[in-house]
Amino acid sequence: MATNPPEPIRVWLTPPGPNSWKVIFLLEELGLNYVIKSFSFENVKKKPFTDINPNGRVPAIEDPNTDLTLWESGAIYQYLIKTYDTKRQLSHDAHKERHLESQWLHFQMSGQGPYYGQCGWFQHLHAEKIQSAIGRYANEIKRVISVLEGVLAAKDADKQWLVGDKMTYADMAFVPWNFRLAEVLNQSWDEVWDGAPRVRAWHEGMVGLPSWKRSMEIRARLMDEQGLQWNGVPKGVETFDQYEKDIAARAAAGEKK
Ligand SMILES: N[C@@H](CCC(=O)N[C@@H](CS)C(=O)NCC(=O)O)C(=O)O
Repeated sequence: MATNPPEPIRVWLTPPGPNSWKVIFLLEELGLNYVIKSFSFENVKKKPFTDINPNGRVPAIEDPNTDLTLWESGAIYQYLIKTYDTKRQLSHDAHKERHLESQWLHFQMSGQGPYYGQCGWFQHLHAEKIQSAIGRYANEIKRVISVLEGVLAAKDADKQWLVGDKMTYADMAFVPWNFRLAEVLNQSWDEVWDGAPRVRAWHEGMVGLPSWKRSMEIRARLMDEQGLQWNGVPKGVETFDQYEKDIAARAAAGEKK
């Protein structure tokens, strides 16, 4: 078990996006004492949240046990592991493995998250459909997955983890964005994993964990509280397609003013 803090760690999040669930997944897997400060995405660039994170992005944490406020999910991962994973449940002690875990986390932060995020944006939320932009990010996602596939394929069948022979925080960091892959690429679940059976098995093993299931149950409750469906579309709007049309219409109305 991890060393548990006496005071709950406060996690600031807006429920729809994937990045905050990366942190909740880790807190759940370590069984740490935490509390969620859920708020609306509309307020992410406003006070009081910008007093916590001047960059106006979630997640951010406040740990009263160490008097630390921290944002950027990768930095939060490293902090939680260093401070609370004292029994090395989700990390390694050895010098080499520690740096390999860090490498994969940096790859996730710079190579996975931003490309998936931009693909999702151009696929669904950008007012114009720019196929070349969607294509660029979709290709990069496929390339990132093929890098992971090659690495897992080179490992023994019983060591299908990025570092060493057990799941670490480095593996877990990839889960929330891969969980949204069908939506991001606008493809079926089978299509997104075409040519990547090992990455698929690695991912599906992690989303089967009770800690991930609990995280998604919490998300469903918080989305519901804000009148949102699981995919971020407000209740009452039937399809994502309709939601995209509404966004485009609002953008066009704004341009005319
Ligand atoms: N690199 C940041 C990215 C955080 C991020 O982009 N979060 C999204 C929600 S999933 C956000 O807050 N977006 C606010 C915005 O787009 O204004 C991290 O990993 O913490």
